Amino acid sequence: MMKQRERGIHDLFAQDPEKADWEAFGRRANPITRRGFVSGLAAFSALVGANIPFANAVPQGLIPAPQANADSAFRIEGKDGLILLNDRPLNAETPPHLLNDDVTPANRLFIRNYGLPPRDVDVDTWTLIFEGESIGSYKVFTIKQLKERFENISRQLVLECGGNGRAEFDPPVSGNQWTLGAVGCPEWNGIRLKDVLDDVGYKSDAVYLAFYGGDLHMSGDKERVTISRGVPIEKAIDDESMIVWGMNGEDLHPMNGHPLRLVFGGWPGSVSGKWLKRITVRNTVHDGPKMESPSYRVPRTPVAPGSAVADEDMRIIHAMPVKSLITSPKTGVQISVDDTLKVRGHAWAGEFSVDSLKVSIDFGKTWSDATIKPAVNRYAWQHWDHSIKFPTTGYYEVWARAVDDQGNSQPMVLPSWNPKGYLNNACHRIAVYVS
Ligand SMILES: Nc1nc2c(c(=O)[nH]1)N[C@H]1C(S)=C(S)[C@@H](COP(=O)(O)O)O[C@H]1N2
Ligand SMILES: [Mo]
Repeated sequence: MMKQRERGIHDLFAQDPEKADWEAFGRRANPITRRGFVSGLAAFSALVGANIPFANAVPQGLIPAPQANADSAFRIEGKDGLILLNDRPLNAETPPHLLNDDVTPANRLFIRNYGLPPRDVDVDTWTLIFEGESIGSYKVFTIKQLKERFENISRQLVLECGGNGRAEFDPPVSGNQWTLGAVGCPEWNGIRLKDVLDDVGYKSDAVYLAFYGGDLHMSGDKERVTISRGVPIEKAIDDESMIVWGMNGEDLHPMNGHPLRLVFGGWPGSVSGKWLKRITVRNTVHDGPKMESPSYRVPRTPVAPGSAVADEDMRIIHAMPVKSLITSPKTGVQISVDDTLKVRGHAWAGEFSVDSLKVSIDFGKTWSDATIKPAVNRYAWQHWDHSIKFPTTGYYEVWARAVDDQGNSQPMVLPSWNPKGYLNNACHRIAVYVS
């Protein structure tokens, strides 16, 4: 932990290009055992490329020793260039320069798991149950039925972990030390949750909607639930709250919830239940694992860094705050003083939209407005770009700061410290060497 603090993310990004090497960062800051994930014996065999006499004895998920001991970046099938934060359970984030696509491809979407994803998923027999004390009628749907009975829609919705940016908090807080890359904005393919709720009905006392997924608790105990969170009923019936089976026109990646998940745009990723098996409509605020304080809660009023906060003084996080990323160029870029630097990225603001994106090359002394496009749909991230001509040679930083339509701006420094390290929306910056 201390090591990580000494090499805070801003130091890492802003100083020498060497230190901005993401793979090296993944290795140094997060020594891992590389036991990790490969899905099943077939994948194991493919990696080995030879007959395995004791194939029956290969433990689930074992990574073959040659790969495990190789001094190369950790690889996750179907993911490319992600940085591993934890391998049991699997947690991996995406370096900002690999989030440059307008629509995040599946291989660049972060992974945040609490438990072990289900294996041998059978799309044809997978069912989704609707139940709970405030449900109108108990119903079970197959994925085929969901696809056929309800209007199919596609929406670009930002998915960001509530703990994205946690690594920067001081004093440090425990949990995955996400830096910048626990965020993405794919196009999700599915149906409106609202349409299914209209079909099953819910009572007038309905307050909350909760999910249960098909992942297994790390303890291996099949009765134990890893995470069961939810949203107020008002958010559940938002037009952009979805049950999805696809991402960018393809099946969901196994680590991102295949074959079915929820997506609630603009809210912390933890409400977007993966491997969705069951939805319950509650007559009370849901009380499943990871709903209780301090999980996904922040102090009601600001506290001094490092303070202990009583449970009753915490509130559940709803929409995420305004934020942005510089996705091109990669930090540490070297250019000539005669060149114009094209800078671009994305900005998003929970359930609001982003009004402006400001860029500074003088450590925040002056700012100029970048060009920012409107969102393609509600809760999608917006793309911005800007051209910069540097006045002299030397070391510069490009800082980006988004302002939402309510006038909320990203802070330049770390925002309100909180016990679990949520909602860090401080400005992103990159290093530029002009010669
Ligand atoms: N069933 C289940 N759903 C889950 C989780 C999980 O561990 N199990 N993690 C949550 C958290 S904390 C986040 S940030 C998002 C991450 O989604 P992703 O892994 O597809 O990026 O999924 C959420 N849904
Ligand atoms: Mo999360």
